[in-house]
Formats: sequence, C-alpha cells, structure tokens
Amino acid sequence: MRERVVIKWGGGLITKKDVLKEPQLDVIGSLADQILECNRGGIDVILVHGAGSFGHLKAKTYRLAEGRVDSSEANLLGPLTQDEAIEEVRNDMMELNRHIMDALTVRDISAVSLPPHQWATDTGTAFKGSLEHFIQAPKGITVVTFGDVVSCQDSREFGILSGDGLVARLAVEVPHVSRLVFAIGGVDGVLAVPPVNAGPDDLIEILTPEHVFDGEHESAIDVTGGIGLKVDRGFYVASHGIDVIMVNGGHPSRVLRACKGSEVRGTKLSVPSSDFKQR
Ligand code: IP8
Repeated sequence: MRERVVIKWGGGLITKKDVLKEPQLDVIGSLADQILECNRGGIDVILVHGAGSFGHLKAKTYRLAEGRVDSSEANLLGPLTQDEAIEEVRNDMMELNRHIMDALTVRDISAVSLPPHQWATDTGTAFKGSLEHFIQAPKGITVVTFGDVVSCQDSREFGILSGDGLVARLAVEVPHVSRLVFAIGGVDGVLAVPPVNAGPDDLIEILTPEHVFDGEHESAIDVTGGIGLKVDRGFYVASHGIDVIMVNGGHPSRVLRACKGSEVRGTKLSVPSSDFKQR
C-alpha cells in the first residue's frame, strides 16, 4: 500500500507576501523537487497551496472574506466592484496555480489541478463539495488545489475558502492519509515568542492543545487567519490520529523528511490518543 500525505505550501512561502503577484519560483521549484522524491519513495501527494500576494492583498481591499457588503460601502473600497474583484482574484489564483503546475510537469510529475471555485462552496472546514476526485486519484498522481474565492449558500453570497480548511478535510476524509505537512515561510514552526524576538531554542517541538503561544497574525494582509488557524486545523486533523507537522519550507529537505515521517526540525502537533476521534 502506497502512503499518502497532504502538503500545504504556505502562501508566504511561495510568493513575496507584500508584493502583488510575485511568485518565488526558485522556492516553488525546490519544493516540487521534494514532491518528485516523495513519489519516487512510494508516497502519493495531495498538494494544497495558499494564496500569498496572489490573493490576500486584493481580497483584503475588497473585503471578500466578509462576503457581499452594502453597495454604499462597496463603492468606497476601490475602483473595482466586489464582483470584478472576485473575478480578478480567481484569475490571479489560477495564474499562481499555473506556476506550480508548470514546476510539477517540468519534473514529469503527473498532476491535476482542481480549483475550488469550480467544485466547492462555503468556507471553513464545513465547506461543501465532493472530495471524490481526491479519493479516487490513481497512484502516482498529485492532485493540487488551493485557497480560493468560493460561492456561499447564505446571505454572504461568497467568501474565502482557505487552503487550511481544505487540508483539514482532505487529511481526515481521504482514506490512508498518514500525515499532514505544513510548509511555512520564514519560521521553523510554532514559536514560543514572536518571531522577531525568537532564538533557536524558542521553537516548540511538540505542541499540545494546552500550550499557550503568541500566534502572530498579520491581520493587515492575511485575510484567513495566519498561524493560529493552521494550528487549529492541525489539531482537528491530529485528533483523528494523523501526524501533523509544521516545518520551514525554506529548507525543502525538511519538507521531504516530514513527508517521510523522519525526524526533522519543526513543530509536531500532538493530541493524546485517548482524545482521538473516529475517521
Ligand atoms: O492562503 C486564501 O488561501 P490561504 C485564498 O490558504 C485567497 O489562506 C484567495 C485569499
């Protein structure tokens, strides 16, 4: 039986987060190398990527995470209507996704992309949409999806489905997923103090739900919730007996080690097995 892992490439890792639509192609390339290594080692990958500067900046300007705002307020947001902004953000996300698909296919990794606005509605872990394509993926195929603007079936009309919500459901509901790996940008994992004050010893290697930590939330540019959301989604997954680890994706070899379940510098999320839920 081949192993399956779910990997989230953080948007802050694969894009320059504060420069509109600037991909980090060298980082994407070396992360894609690690997926090839996974495949060669008998591990199938479900890849979910974040938005970074291809999504959060415009989504923030046009308040897309809040859904439809009053037309009087919407007129003040910027030159675009909210509907035009949705269209642009979806196109921008498809553009980022194309960079990723190119990096995979140039390495002969067989990959298919499933943009959420085409198959999912609603936000958070309660999003609706069939996971059948992920479940039925033939061995050796990398299925790719990403944070996106989706329709909502309530008065909001639309919202942002974060890649963190996607990975939580995929890890738990696709059979035989052994681990979830968050490859994040700029930090080695969850830190006990804010990153600017942190030294090498401030990495929390094993994080339990009881831990209190200073989650840095860049609310100015991140519309879906920063590291706190990842930790929250991660504990949901860990509570189903699936390994969850966060590593610094700037060191791609750590991502590979994490995917293989080898010892690696990073933060493991740990839930006591007595608290495990049924998958
Ligand atoms: O970066 C957000 O996805 P995330 C998606 O995974 C958009 O939270 C379009 C802002």
